[in-house]
Amino acid sequence: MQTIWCSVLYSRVRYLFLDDTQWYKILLFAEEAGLPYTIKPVNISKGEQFDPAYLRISPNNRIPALLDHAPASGDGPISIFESGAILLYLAEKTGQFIASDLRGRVEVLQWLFWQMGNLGPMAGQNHHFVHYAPEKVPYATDRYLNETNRLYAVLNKRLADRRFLAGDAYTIADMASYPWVLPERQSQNIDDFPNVKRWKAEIAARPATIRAYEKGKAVNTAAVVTKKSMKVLFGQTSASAAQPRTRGKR
Ligand SMILES: N[C@@H](CCC(=O)N[C@@H](CS)C(=O)NCC(=O)O)C(=O)O
Repeated sequence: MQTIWCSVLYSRVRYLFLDDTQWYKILLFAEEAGLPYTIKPVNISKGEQFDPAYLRISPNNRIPALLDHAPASGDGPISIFESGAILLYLAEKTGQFIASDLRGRVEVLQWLFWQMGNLGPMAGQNHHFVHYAPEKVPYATDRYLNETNRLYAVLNKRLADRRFLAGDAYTIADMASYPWVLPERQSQNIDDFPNVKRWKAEIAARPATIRAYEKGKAVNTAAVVTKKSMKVLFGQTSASAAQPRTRGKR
């Protein structure tokens, strides 16, 4: 067993951010695989993702990131950013939640990347324009609500004759998508997607899922987006990336 350090957003304080979807992917894996881990909070609404120390781990100033203190290569700690890369790393490290045969592996990888390139970004923009944008932009709202709606249908079709996204086994492809299927928040009627509803309920009932969300919620206690945190999160330009600021300077 290895110790895993997982950076997450921190919202115990007043400036909070609602989107905790990305790092639950990693908690789901750690709980399923029984990996020991520590959650290291990064308060993204205060700009802690721009701390130089964190940027060395996650140069895109996003959460989650992971530090494996004892990788299989035995040559010292290794850090990884991007949730899909982290899931794949952990699956390869443990030999769990990914198929070992070529075809099975392709099934897992294509649905893992489907989430990373489609459900995540489109539902993320849905959240942004529906819940955070200071003015209503009907074109953008419609675009991302419709895309989310289309992606739910793709998921529903895929799950029509499969228990999980890659077949009979629960894999990292499911762990990536599960936290992103939030029908109420995404203005979707789950009853229109019965296979997604069944899949979501089955994963929700897994003991590891229950544990992951309990542990996550203990860190991420409440969620409020303030004007100040919106500026930090949604006002980023090349200057933010070029001139990382230190904690407390924002
Ligand atoms: N593609 C990235 C997306 C990560 C992401 O968007 N994380 C958000 C939190 S859910 C974040 O760190 N936001 C901080 C910021 O915008 O500065 C991944 O899957 O890891």
